[in-house]
Amino acid sequence: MNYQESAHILEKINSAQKILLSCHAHPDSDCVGSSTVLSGVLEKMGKQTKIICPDEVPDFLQFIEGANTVEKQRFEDFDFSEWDLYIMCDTSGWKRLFMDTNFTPPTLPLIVIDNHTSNKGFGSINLLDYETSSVCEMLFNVLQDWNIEITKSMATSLLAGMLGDTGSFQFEVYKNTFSIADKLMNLGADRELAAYNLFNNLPLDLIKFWGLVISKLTVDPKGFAYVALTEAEYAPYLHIYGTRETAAQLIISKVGGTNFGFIMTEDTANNSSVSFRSRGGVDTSKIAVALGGGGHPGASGAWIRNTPFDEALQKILDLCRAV
Ligand SMILES: [Mn+2]
Repeated sequence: MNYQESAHILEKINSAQKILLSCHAHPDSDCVGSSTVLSGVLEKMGKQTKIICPDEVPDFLQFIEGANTVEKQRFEDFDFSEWDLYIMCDTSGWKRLFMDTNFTPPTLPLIVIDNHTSNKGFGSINLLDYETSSVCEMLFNVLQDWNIEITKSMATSLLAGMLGDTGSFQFEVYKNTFSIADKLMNLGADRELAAYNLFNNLPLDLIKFWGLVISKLTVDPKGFAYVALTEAEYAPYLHIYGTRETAAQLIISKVGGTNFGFIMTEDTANNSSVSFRSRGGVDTSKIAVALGGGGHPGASGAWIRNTPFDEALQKILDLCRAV
């Protein structure tokens, strides 16, 4: 057994018929890969499943089999009472699903499968593994525990989650990450398809957005890099997927002489988002948690709502300077 929780999770699944799954807001290859693979396995077991997500799954993730079945859903309006069991993958808290700040989490039995260090468990069963690249890597272990055969397309989906969450094995690589990736390759995972779609087929407007970020990049004397864009500056790029995440990854975390950094965008008046990246020793998830968000030491983020731009930026700068 890779995980002692695997058997308990399977018991819960066996006694349920209608099983709900979800992807977090701003879905990525790890939440889409893990939920679609798990949903496929459950369907083969004869279960009825549905995957819901507060956002649309973007085009570049449609190569993941079953991504087109993920339903965009306002969680505040969803009728959870029809479902027997809820399995939530790659989601550190309810706040990544409900868009309103005032919400009531559903009461149905919940299984949480996650690797975010800020996730201490809020389900009836919690499978948490912080020493793993991604939930897709965790799910590989779980499927082994259940003796489930992994098809070529499942292997591609799981590898996509691993590639996405490690930035092609640059970070969040743990002791079993390479050996599991190797097993997925041997099962026929299409690495080229995943890498092309995840990293090398980017919209021109996204690349132009990076130009704006580069032109405004600042290095604080305390040793971190940052960019903050006002609503007016960010508005032309708001509709593009992955602006903040890619800029954080490809620009903020590459500035020599800094240990970490962030990009903040004011998405609508007085409502901002911030993404942190660290490249040495600084646990940015602590800053994110202090702002009401979460994530990993190397990559984390938060939403700062109902706060004017200058005040939100000052809040983040104060926390970063205190690191
Ligand atoms: Mn994710």
